[in-house]
Amino acid sequence: MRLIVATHNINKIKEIREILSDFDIEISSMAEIGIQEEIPETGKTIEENALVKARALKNKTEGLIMADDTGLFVDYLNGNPGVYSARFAGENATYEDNNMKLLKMLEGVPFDKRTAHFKTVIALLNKDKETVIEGRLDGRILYKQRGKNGFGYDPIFYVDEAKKTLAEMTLEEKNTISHRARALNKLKSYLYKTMGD
Ligand code: ITT
Repeated sequence: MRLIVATHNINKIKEIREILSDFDIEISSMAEIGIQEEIPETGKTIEENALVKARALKNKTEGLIMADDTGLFVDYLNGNPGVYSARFAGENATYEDNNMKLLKMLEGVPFDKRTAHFKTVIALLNKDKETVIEGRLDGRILYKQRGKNGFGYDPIFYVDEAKKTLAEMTLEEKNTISHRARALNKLKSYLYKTMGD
């Protein structure tokens, strides 16, 4: 079975490959099947964007298609950056720009008020059937960046149980607890149950 992932984010692909490595499925990114186009994320929610990305590949390839849309929701900022996580500091913002903007907006905010969560929504398309699956990780926004692993907001996202940021974790550690891992584990159970339908 082949699963095409509607993403250009190589970090995501790396995490997805590792988490699904015990599953008998061949995973290809858009680039690997020769699709270079950017899919505009026009949805108002991450659920809508996951569906927009998956549907954009529908008539371009055979087999299962999945898209992952992820957002960071900060309680003190009423859920922002949320659906705007990728372009929080502007259209061409780097991960560093986004992290710096967020840290600035939380300047002076005490630790107990810095709660946040990541949410990943996976949209799976199997012929005409669309399935949406979620995963969530709770934590807090730290006062400064810590750690060199991962990507995006990982250096400022502190996980209480682990007493470290996602960027201080190895890929394997992040993949045991992350929002994406939680969604992908549900996806695995769903595929086991429905394979052969
Ligand atoms: P695709 O749409 O091509 O899949 P993207 O990087 O635009 O890739 P998203 O829209 O899903 O991905 O993610 C929005 C932003 O959220 C992304 O740019 C990162 O800054 C951040 N992000 C996503 N997953 C993350 C993770 O596991 N850890 C930290 N930050 C993450």
